[in-house]
Amino acid sequence: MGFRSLAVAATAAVMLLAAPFAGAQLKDEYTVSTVLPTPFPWGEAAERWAELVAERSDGRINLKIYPNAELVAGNQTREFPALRSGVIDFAIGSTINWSPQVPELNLFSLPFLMPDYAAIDALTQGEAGERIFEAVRGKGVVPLAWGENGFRELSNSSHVIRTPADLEGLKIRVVGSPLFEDTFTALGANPTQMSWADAKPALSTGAVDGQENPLSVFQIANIHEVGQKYLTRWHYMADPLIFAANRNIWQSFSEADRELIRQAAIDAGEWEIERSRAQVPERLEAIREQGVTITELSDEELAAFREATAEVYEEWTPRIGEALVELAREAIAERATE
Ligand code: X2X
Repeated sequence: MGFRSLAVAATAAVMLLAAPFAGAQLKDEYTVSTVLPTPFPWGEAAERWAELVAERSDGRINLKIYPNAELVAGNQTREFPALRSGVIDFAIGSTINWSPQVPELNLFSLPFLMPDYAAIDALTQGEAGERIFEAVRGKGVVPLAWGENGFRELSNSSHVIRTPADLEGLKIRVVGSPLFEDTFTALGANPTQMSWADAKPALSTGAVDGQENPLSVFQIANIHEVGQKYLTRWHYMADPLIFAANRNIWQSFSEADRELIRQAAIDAGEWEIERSRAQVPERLEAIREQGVTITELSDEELAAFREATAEVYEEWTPRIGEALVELAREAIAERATE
């Protein structure tokens, strides 16, 4: 045996020896990226996950949360690439923020696709959800569980919005996803993409007239303070959150620890989804008390918005995948409703 093959054999032997102990090589700390901190439901989901993992691993596995997308300098649409490349170990990300890299995630952003919570669940908990996780895996990231940012409602500083015509010419801050540009353009508004970090300043200077976010975000971030006096509950889309891991980090854990981390993510996600949905009535009350005019839309009013955004489906269905959109529509049509 020559020196080279001896070296190869020795390396192979070391690898074989090391393999059973791969799970023992834990880092002192694993980074978890989120956009929103506590007390937003998103940040609470992260906290819960870290707590459950610490508890169930007797403190062996330490998840450290980095909110405000700080690991990517606040640039939330760079979170997915950073998770894929290993700059970040774990993340809980919004489907909107990750959609530039995973086109299938735009499914949830199709306007008025999901009329209620049962519709969201029909997607995330069914075959559509599995296919979406498959797509995330295909991009080199390991998806673990679902959470929820929430149904996104529309606010502005100018007037009550009841019809698409009311949106005409309004500058609306949107997240950096091209589908949102198309939706708001179809409605006659002027969408402007920017990170969450820039949104409140832009609202306060009047650089933009409005924004869209879940009620929890509107209330906790005190969006009413920056002149957002009108809120329309149009539930036009909801962004689920995905708990996920970098692939190499994931493979560095033992089978048992992977199971522990995954189950903790599932439990934290379920806890957060239930809790944030249950908080909606009190959030509405609090926002009303902040002096905001809240507008509910009738079915006919909603239909006008749906019609005005129909072209978004034509543009985006091929990018998301015809089969996935069809599967989603069927799952929603067949969902259990009370
Ligand atoms: O930027 C937003 O609007 C936020 C916080 O909801 C997301 O990250 C999608």
